[in-house]
Amino acid sequence: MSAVTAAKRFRTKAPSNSAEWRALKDHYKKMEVVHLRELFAEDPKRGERFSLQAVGLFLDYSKNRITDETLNLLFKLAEASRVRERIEAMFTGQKINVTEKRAVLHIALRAPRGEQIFVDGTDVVPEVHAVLDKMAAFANRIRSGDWKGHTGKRIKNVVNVGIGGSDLGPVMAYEALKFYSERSMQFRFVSNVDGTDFAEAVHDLDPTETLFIISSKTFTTLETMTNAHTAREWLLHGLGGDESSVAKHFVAVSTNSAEVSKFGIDTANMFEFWDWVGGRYSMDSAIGLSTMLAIGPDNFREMLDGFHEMDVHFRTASFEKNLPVLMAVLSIWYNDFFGAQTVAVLPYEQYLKRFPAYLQQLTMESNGKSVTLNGKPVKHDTGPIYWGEPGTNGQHSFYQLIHQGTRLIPCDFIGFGKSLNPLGRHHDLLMANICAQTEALAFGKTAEQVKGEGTPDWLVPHRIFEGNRPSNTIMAEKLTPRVLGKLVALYEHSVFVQGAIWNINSFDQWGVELGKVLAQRIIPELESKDEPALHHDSSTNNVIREYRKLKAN
Ligand code: G6Q
Repeated sequence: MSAVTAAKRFRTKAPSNSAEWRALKDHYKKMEVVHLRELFAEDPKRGERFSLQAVGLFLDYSKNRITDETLNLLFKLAEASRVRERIEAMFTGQKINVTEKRAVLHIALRAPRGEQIFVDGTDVVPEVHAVLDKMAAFANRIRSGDWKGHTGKRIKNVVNVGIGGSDLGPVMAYEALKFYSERSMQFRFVSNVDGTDFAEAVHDLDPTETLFIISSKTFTTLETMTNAHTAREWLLHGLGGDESSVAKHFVAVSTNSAEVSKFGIDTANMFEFWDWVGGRYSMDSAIGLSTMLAIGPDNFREMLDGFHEMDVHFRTASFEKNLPVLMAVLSIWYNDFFGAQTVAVLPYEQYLKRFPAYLQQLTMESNGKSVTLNGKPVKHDTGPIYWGEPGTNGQHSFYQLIHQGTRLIPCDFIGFGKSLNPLGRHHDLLMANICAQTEALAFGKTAEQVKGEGTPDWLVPHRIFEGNRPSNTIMAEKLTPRVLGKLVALYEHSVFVQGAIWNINSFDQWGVELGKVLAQRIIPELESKDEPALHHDSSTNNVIREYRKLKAN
């Protein structure tokens, strides 16, 4: 199906004009004043009823400001938005990224061998596995020491050079799965065009033992190409200028073989992916080469299997029992009806320290849109702001605002039954904090309770916790590559469902594309020897002049 047909097919009237949306608005008026304390008091089994086990993940969603009626209305909205049909359109390779006329097939990256998924008449699954096999063979050669650097030394350091989708997934996955990584090797990630990023990443590395992975879908991104050229100079400087050394120390991950060759990397050392993989959905494509080098091919495949398990669950489970759908409609409930502007993601797992940053791109780049598929301005709020930090650190800083501030901030708490580093009582103490925080957020502390603790009257208002702050608790047995795959896919699909309900294209990123061209015009104005004629607004002109003065001093 062409992009145009796909767009037409999903053109529905503005979601906020639908009967289902209006029903939710009316329902919200009732729910706005209901406290979680009442909802729990009315139904002693609420905790069990509003929780779900699927594909090895547990979700407690009982501490949300919902009733059965709320969920029914939200599922009706999802049905009216043709979520089921849209899921099928994605899984069957239709060009649902209508503005770029592309299929959206990150799910093909983790499809098992033998499954068939067609794009323009070609089954893409064999290509996916061919690249995975090539990555595995390469990873085995590097990890075993069979692949030698230019001077015959084994590779001990791997530096991924990429930005955005070509960086955040690899960094997050490396940190998340460090426990499983090859500890005799070092992994570094360079993304920022700020030279400090590169300088610090390599300052203690020996070029004879270092491999650069230049990860860029387009192979034209300013930051990545600037860092890649600097890396080349650094290597050549360290290896006495011998150009032939590049082949042993540089590989590329890209969709653009012409640019890869132009840079001087042999396309035999290029790992390919496809235009139907969006940058922020690419961590399980060849963009994950650094992850595979760190954790090994078997663990990488385990991670892909985890993604796939969630894909199957998402495609087949009823809405009531569907983890991504549930998470999505809850997010819509707060974003569009309660007016919540943000969602906090709070992993109680140190290894997931970059997970919130990763989710920021996944969610905000996907659903930070203000026109519908038909190009009409949306009449409802779209993508909320995602943010967060690992627990318990956040508790000692911003949780104050979540507990007692004026804003409603729905939270996703993520925890595990077992620690990968069991040390004394640490893990029970960590997990006690998840339970305590979600309980306090939901139930708060009334004036009576505060007074009952002997608090003087003047201090009582300061020590009241209103409660009624919603949260989800997501748990799994322990953080493994497979579980990480499931968690990421959970959020990917939740983002998809939200985008479908808002009737927006979650798969383009014109705002990011704008950033890629804007600076180009100004670079010569900063670099020119002679004072340039400036034609910006007076503020931009002035800042440019000031910068030129400061750098000349
Ligand atoms: C992701 C975005 C964006 C992209 C980077 C890097 O969905 O498109 O973050 O990943 O701009 O792009 P390249 O991989 O082409 O260098």
